[in-house]
Formats: sequence, structure tokens, C-alpha cells
Amino acid sequence: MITTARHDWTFDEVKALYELPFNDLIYQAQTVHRMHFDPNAVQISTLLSIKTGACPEDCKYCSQSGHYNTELEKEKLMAVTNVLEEAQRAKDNGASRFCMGAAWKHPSNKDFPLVLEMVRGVRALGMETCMTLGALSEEQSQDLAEAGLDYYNHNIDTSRDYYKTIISTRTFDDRLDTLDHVRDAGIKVCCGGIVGMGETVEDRIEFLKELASLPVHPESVPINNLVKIKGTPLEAVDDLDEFEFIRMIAVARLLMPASHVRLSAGREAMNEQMQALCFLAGANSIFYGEKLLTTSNPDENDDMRLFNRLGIHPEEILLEEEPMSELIAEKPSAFYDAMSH
Ligand code: SAM
Ligand code: DTB
Ligand code: SF4
Repeated sequence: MITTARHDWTFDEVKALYELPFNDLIYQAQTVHRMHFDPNAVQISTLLSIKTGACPEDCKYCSQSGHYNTELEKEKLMAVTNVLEEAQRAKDNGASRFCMGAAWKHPSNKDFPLVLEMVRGVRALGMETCMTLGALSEEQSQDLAEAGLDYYNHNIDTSRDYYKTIISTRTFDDRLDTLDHVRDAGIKVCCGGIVGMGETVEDRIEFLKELASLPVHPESVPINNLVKIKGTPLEAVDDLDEFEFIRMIAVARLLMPASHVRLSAGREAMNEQMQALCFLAGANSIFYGEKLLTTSNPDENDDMRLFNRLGIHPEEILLEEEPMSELIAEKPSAFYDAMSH
């Protein structure tokens, strides 16, 4: 059984894990999970789209690409005060991390100072901060780090080979360059991808191998199940077998034993037993709140009930460099209160 972090996985080794009998795979994943984490703690993040739609990129899965007619209401960059109000609401509901996403190829010089203000403001509320804004230069990454950004989300999405089929307006290597800039600036990396886009099993294995081959494993690994968006080229792709999805979570857990693996988009279409199996397979993070970026997510009360029934509690956070009393581990108190009623 694997217990330490490796970066030199071969395709055949990952394939052998992926193809283990289901019970053996889940047993191994849960065993490794327990070596690194409280098995009953799940980290919760809330998402906000701070700039919606009209994106110049052509990602075939995305509601926000300007290349497809998805009937999405476009919105320009939100005002900083409105973003901070939303962050406070997320905190009051029990989220420990606030993730802000913008439909850009990269942040412009005009918008970037506002984005930095958002990071400072959310950090001052005592939350962990995460942003996903497209490509970043070395300098932008450093500025975000100085503003107090904890995490940057930038997904590789799928295998290097299948990437070309899904996106033509940027390359897989462009993604790796931004990940290097973010890592070099000292920001924690959130990097994962999507399954259920019509990729092969080999693509899924390659995708996981790429993630585990990054020089440092991403601290956070979101595994999204495609939310099919009307008007996009992937609107009618076949559903992925649910056991395949659970296998992805389990293999991600085995390859990146100390990373948070996030059961991300697509949770609304999963029943509670499916979600429980994902937690058993090593998922220990979710998006919490009724909306992802543009699509819906399970109702918060349903998530609380599920946590309660499974004996799961939200992971506590310890913010570094936080003034005075904030230095104590912060309990998402609203969540606890709601769970006890
Ligand atoms: N525009 C930025 C970028 O692409 O880097 C950030 C936002 S983008 C929406 C973040 C990630 O969400 C994508 O990389 C993709 O993995 C995921 N995503 C987007 N649309 C999705 C969908 N319809 N279903 C599942 N995941 C999706
Ligand atoms: C990630 O991997 N998943 C999140 C977050 N990173 C930014 C986004 C999911 C988006 C799902 C489709 C939507 O709501 O538009
Ligand atoms: Fe734009 Fe991100 Fe959507 Fe791609 S995934 S179209 S980059 S918002």
C-alpha cells in the first residue's frame, strides 16, 4: 500500500490502481486518507462569480464562453463592497473559504487592483481566500500573494491529449506556466479538472498522473463531474458511470495522499449514498452554498442534514498572520448551530 507522496507515477501504475477491484480500491484509499486527515472532517468553500460570461476562451463545457449561445446573463466585474457582503454571508453560513471566479482569459490592468482589494477585504473577514481569474503573470501572482491570497484555482481539466479537443484558445502548457507562477509566489495551488466530457479511461488516468506529477502536489484537487450546459458542444454527452467517478476520487486520494480532494461540480445530480461513497473514497472538501459559479448546487440545509447523518463536521481553519484573537482556530459557528437543531 502507498503511504508517501510520489511524483513519478507511471501510466501503468496508475492504471493498476484505477482497475483494482472496487472494494480493494476503496479500502486502500480510506486507509491512506486516515493517515493524513481526520476521516470525519470536510472542508467547505463557497463560490462566487465576480465577473460572469462573455469569456474569450472556448472551453466546450462552459456556460460562460462567449463562443456558445448558452442564454447566460452576462455581468461585468462586481463592486468590491458587494463581493464583501457575499463573503460575509458565506461566512455566516459556515464556509471557511471564499472562492471568487472571473470569466477572463487573464485579469486586465484595469480590473486587477479591484481584485486585490477583494482579497484584502475577504481576508480581513477572517476567511481563507481563493481566486480563479485565468492566466496570471509572475508579477500578478506576486501581487496576489502580497494581498493575502491563500489559494489560486487553475485546472488542467483533463489529459494533455484530450485538452486539445476541449479547448483551442490556450494550451495545456499555458496552464502549467500559470501554475508555476502561482506556486513560485507562495500561493497554495487548487488544481483538478472535469470528468464526464466524453474522455476515455486512459484520458482520466493520464489526467490524474499529470496532477500527481506536478513538482508539488496541489493542496486542493477539485474533481468536477460535468454539469451539462445547454448550448455548449458537450450538452448531450453520455453520463459517466458513477463508479468511475468514485474511482477517480479514490485514485486521486492515493496519488496525492496529503491533498484535499474536492467533490466539486455535479454534486446536485448525486444522491446522498453516492456522496457518502465519495467521502469514503477520500473526498474531504465540497462547495457549499446554493450556487456554484453559474449553476446550482445542493441546498445548504440538505448538506447540513447529510453531514449530520454521516457524523461529518466542517474542518476548522487556522489563518496565518491573522491579528489577535482571530489566531485561534475558527469554528464555522453558524454551521454547528444549525446542525444541532
Ligand atoms: N475562467 C477561469 C478558468 O477557466 O481558469 C476560472 C473559472 S472556470 C469556470 C473553473 C473550472 O470550473 C474549470 O476549469 C472547470 O474545471 C470547471 N467547470 C466549468 N464549467 C463546468 C461545468 N459545466 N461542469 C463541471 N465543471 C465545470
Ligand atoms: C472548480 O474546479 N470547480 C469550480 C471552481 N473550480 C471554480 C467551478 C465549477 C463550475 C461549475 C459550472 C458553473 O457553475 O458554471
Ligand atoms: Fe472562460 Fe473559465 Fe469558462 Fe473557460 S472555463 S470559458 S476560461 S470561464
